[in-house]
Amino acid sequence: MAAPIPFAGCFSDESDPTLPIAFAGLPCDMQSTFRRGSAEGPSRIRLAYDGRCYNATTELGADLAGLVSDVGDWLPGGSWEETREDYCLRAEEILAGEAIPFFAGGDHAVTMPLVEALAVLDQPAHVVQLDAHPDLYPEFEGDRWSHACVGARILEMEHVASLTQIGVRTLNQAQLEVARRHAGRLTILEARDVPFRPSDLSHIPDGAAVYLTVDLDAFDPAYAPGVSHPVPGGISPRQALALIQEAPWRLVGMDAVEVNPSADQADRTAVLAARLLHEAMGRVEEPEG
Ligand SMILES: [Mn+2]
Repeated sequence: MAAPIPFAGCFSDESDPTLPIAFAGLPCDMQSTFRRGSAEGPSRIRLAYDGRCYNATTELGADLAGLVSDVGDWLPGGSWEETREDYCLRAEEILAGEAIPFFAGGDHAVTMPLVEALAVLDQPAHVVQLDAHPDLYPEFEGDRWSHACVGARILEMEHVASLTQIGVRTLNQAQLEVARRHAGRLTILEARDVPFRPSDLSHIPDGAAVYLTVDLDAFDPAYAPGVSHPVPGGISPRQALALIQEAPWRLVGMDAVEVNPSADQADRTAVLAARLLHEAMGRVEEPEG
């Protein structure tokens, strides 16, 4: 059987910093609780979205064949501190080179250094998070950098103008307290409020710089079984695609995290992650006319 064509044929032959879009894998799951395995996510996301089955053109008509530079996997360091610093520096480098970075996780902790890196853009950044979990624990099992603390850490960053969480269905008292403390900059659209209206997101100005982080457990486990913490009652791929396609923002980066191939079925979750990244990449390269 012929070898798969990675990522629907969107990648250039060699990594090229002059291309408008960069893709990096972050095979790190050291900050996970409960269940590991998302470190295998990046390689499955590249290969399951096979160019023999999918083509390089997005639903909106952007043909990305050869336009995406795959900069490879950023292997974690010996400690989280080392890994966090390395991910932040390398993301800053891509942003400073004026390419838009797209990342495949890894567990959700990887998003913290990626959002930290947005400070180099020197403008307020709005973060939109699709997730079953608000990740608002001040610390989890003694760790401030757990993947359960992503929202709490992001809200402490001064360059982050707002955090909007969509698909949440696991709020508890400990996290509600953090949510109240940041009420001015935090919007939570729970899964039971979806489908949401565009006006629910009107606090993000048109043309604002937006970073999109997608935890695949935002989706109903029927669509995305391959996650470490599946929670019934999630959003649908169509709802996420509509958000990506219709949002009037300027995307400055995106990640898709928490794909756990050891829990996946027929690569459904890996393909969904790739599809969302691909469609969002298409918003960077809007077709003419
Ligand atoms: Mn989650």
